[in-house]
Amino acid sequence: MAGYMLYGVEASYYAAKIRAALAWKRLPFEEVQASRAIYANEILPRVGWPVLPVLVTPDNETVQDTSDMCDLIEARHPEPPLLPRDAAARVLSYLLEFLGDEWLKLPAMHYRWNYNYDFAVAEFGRNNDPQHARDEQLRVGAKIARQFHGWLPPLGVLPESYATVEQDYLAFLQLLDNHFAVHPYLLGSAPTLGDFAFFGPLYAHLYRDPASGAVMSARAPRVVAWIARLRAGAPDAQPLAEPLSIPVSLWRIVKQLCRDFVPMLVGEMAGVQRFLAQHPSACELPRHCGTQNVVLGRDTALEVTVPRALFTYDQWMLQRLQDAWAAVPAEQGHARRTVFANVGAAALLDIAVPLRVERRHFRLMRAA
Ligand SMILES: N[C@@H](CCC(=O)N[C@@H](CS)C(=O)NCC(=O)O)C(=O)O
Repeated sequence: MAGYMLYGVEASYYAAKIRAALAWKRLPFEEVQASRAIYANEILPRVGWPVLPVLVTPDNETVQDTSDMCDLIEARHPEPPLLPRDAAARVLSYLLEFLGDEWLKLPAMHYRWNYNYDFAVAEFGRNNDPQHARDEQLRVGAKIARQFHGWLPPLGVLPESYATVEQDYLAFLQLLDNHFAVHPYLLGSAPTLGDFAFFGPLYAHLYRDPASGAVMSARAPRVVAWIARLRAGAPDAQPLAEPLSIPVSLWRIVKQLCRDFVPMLVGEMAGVQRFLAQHPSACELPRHCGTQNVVLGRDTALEVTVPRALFTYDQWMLQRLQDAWAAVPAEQGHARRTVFANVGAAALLDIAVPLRVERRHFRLMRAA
């Protein structure tokens, strides 16, 4: 059997996530650098819009979105697993994935574009046109950078929130470093979906970009060591304990991240549901459908309220988590809800999203 083909670049957050998951599963794959020619000849014809990463299976099926990729490789190659066996720990895994994929974007994008701009421009230019002269690469890199830099304000990353985003990232990094002093991976002895989702921003942006990497190396050497282990396919991993007991130090991390994420998501889902109700014929959904004010750094000296876009994709990620919650056996549910409540995450289990969304042909649509 020929292996998988991954279209990605080293600087990409999500390519890092799926690359590490493929390595953990010991799946042979070839990574092809997503240059301008690859976008034109492979990605656009296969997906219909320019995005990374894209996975092509040995049977030439195209998979876009790392969550779908993870589901596919888990279904086809169950060992070693990406998800824990315990149903409630799976819900936690989807929450960690959601936080890694969507909430760690704030520090990842902030540090990249506000501290590593020149590095990122050179990198994007070289990736896009590897055979061009450096000046031309920098010109193209700056053009691509303008687009990504424009994504900071919709996330709520604005000059008035920069200090708060940094404060919260550094607090998170410290908690993660503390966790790795006791456990090699998030759930214990083996990496799971949450590790790969955290690895995306922590490796591709916050370690690999030089100014951010200096911060991480100085403050969180155990996070650096975890990155090295995941890049090597987690050779030290042992099967997760059964029954699985979730480390207290992981709950502390979840609590820190959920403090602002959960209230943001509650407001966001209300807005997305309103949009879906008001646009019954909108089939393909826009990336954002309005804005809301969100609080960052809640209850700290740097608490700030900023506008943030309502991201429709977040509903898809929430549905994934809630579907996993629906599979938790009733007799476990009560105890597990209490644990989620203790870290400020219980509201996620209850947010009502009766108007559902789904991904079809690589696009986010109203559910049929
Ligand atoms: N949720 C997607 C996100 C993919 C994504 O945002 N990729 C970035 C690069 S790392 C991109 O190409 N974005 C272009 C776009 O969204 O228009 C995943 O998990 O794969």
